[in-house]
Amino acid sequence: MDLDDPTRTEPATDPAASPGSRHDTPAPREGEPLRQDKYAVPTGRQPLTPIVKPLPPDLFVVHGSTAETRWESMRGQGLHTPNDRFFVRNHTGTPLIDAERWRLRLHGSGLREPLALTYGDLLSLGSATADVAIECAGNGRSLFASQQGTPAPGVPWRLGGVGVARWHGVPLRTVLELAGVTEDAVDVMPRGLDAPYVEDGVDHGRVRRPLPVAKAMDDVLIAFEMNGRTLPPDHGFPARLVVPGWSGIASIKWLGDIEVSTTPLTSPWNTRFYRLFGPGHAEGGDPLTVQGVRSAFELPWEATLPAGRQVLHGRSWSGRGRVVEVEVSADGGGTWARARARVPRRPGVWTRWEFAWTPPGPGAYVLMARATDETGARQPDAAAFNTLGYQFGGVVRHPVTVV
Ligand SMILES: Nc1nc2c(c(=O)[nH]1)N[C@H]1C(S)=C(S)[C@@H](COP(=O)(O)O)O[C@H]1N2
Ligand SMILES: [Mo]
Repeated sequence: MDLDDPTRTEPATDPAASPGSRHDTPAPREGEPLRQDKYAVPTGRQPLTPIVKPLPPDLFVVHGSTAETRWESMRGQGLHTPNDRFFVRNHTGTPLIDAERWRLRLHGSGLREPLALTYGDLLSLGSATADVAIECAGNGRSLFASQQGTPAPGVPWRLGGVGVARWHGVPLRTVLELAGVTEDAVDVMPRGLDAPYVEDGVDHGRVRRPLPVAKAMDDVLIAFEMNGRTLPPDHGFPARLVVPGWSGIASIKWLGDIEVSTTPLTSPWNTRFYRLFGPGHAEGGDPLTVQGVRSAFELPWEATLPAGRQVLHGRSWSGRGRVVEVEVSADGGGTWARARARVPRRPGVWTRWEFAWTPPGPGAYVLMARATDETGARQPDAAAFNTLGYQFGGVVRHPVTVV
């Protein structure tokens, strides 16, 4: 077998993985045009489960092909979310990709010439490390229903669709410059190698979403390491984008190709999904880009706490910059007091905070935290509704029982 031919589908060695698996498209024969598309081709096989890593119930709440981090599992952790508990959001399932045969292809009208990089090329270009939060646009969605009585369809996240990792890789800018990005390029569309996404019988193709060239040239990384380890399969091995401040969907995993265009690009992931529709939004919806301000307690949802003085811990973050103030209320929003916060030196990550609390006695309480970021944006009492339930930014009412 020609190892340099990335168009060949590796035979599924696991017998249970082949019948009916989503990657059973036969490899094109020599000289035969690629049927699906020219650039994104399967270079691996489909595992047995949509998520490969273990999902122990003390670390995750699982919603189908998606797993959210339990906030109590962040208690005692440093700045980074360890890989074993970092949330996973998959539209279909984690593909197992053979890095030897993998290529990252750059193409399009906005480049002087197409470029193909091997995994080795990418590693040798690796020069950048950054601590960056990735948060799903749908994080907090279930709270539209439970707190505001306006349910929205989709993954019913509580607040565990967020994590911070130390990413290492190549600035996207470096790779775009290698390929000779032209002055009139406007959009950059990364595309994943996971199976095409089919919803209600409609095949939307592979997960892809355009980014303006200005953002692509600014602070976006092509990451191949996560917290000092090779990128795990669930998080995009061999390479993914990391787009600071933007909704997680921008950070395309299992990168296969990147189109650079001199005309605006669209995909269902910025026209149909991951767009703000509903009251207060334009007729055709408004674009969804930067994430807002959020706060979470490092507590189980519903928590049982002992009586007496104790220190509560939590984290607050914003896609727009550093969080500069956090306030906590333990009486349903009647009174607020400042939490002790450790403001990070750089934006893009969360602020860790603590709050000393002495419950007045046994019983049920609602804990609330609200943060303000360096742009002055503060979490509102209620989040603005949008029909797909993105960007729940309201103050979250965390139920606890003191015994
Ligand atoms: N190729 C591909 N990239 C993807 C996705 C996907 O399903 N396929 N999911 C996106 C979404 S919606 C989010 S929130 C992040 C989640 O990254 P994680 O699974 O590493 O936490 O990946 C994004 N990148
Ligand atoms: Mo997401």
